[in-house]
Amino acid sequence: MKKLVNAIAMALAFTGTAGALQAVHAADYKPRIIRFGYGLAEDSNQGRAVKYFADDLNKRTGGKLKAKGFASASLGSDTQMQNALIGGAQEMTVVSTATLVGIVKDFGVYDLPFLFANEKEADAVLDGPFGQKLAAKLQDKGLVGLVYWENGFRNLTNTKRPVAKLEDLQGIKLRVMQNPVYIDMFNSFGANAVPLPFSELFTALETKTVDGQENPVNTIQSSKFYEVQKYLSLTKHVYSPWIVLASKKWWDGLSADEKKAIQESAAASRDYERKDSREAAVKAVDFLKEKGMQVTVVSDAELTRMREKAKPAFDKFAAEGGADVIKDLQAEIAKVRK
Ligand code: TK8
Repeated sequence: MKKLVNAIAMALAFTGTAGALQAVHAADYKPRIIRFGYGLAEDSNQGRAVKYFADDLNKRTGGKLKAKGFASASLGSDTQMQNALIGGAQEMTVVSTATLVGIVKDFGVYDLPFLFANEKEADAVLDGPFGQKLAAKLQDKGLVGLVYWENGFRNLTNTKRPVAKLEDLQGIKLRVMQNPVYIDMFNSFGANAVPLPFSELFTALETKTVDGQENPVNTIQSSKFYEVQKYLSLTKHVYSPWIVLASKKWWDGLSADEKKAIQESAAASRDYERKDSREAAVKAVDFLKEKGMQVTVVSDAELTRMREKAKPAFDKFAAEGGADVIKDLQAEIAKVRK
């Protein structure tokens, strides 16, 4: 026995690896239930990733930390869940970064249209110093930003007419997220922007309170918007991130081992979620066509016109204190492009 202990001590002295350390220290995990609320259906890229996170964390902690997913905004809309986390009434959520602007205004920067050319650029910026610095601003507000997941490039749907150019948007009542950049952008495109929480969107489309909405194709599929929307325009006007959040109040009471396990599972779920979302997005357009949606590919020339038309949204965001954060983000994107 003494020999064995010596051998372990030697191994530790030489390797010093985390694995070896874990062999002697039992990790400090308490049995915990983590309420993890989210807005989309259980059968969606978001739901699959929450499940992946829960399974991974369960394995990592030997069944001690149990995350329980609550789908379809059953714990509340994005902003309601953020407030529940701040108050400590809920442990985790995943929300669109766009819905955080009431807490940290700089999050509006991701919503400026046509910033990222592709997912690779988005990953590099979100996972790099820019995305981390922005996420860290949530701490003072009672939220811990863990990782970014992909919501995806957003596309337009409506019931009125195919939208191939800006003029086609004229007068369309379009639901947008509760975020001034979206409201300004779509109003400048000639639409009539109506801010609503996602949890009210399907009903608003069904009852024709609004004519259209904009979301990634995965969400148009998983939320069954094809049942109440006829025309889909592939505009990819904004790359929309999701961010996984924990309640700071709750987080501060966790042991270092528990925090580490959650961070590791969050990182694993990010990699899984992005791969899954990208694979699903490739198939979603065909699925939506089969369901009877009429798909319009918007020309590059029209997208350039849209970008120019959106200039007032950029200018207003800059004038209201966002100039530096726009500059920083653009500098980061330029670095990735080099
Ligand atoms: C889900 C929302 C959704 C977002 C929206 O809760 O509101 O349109 O794209 O993903 O966060």
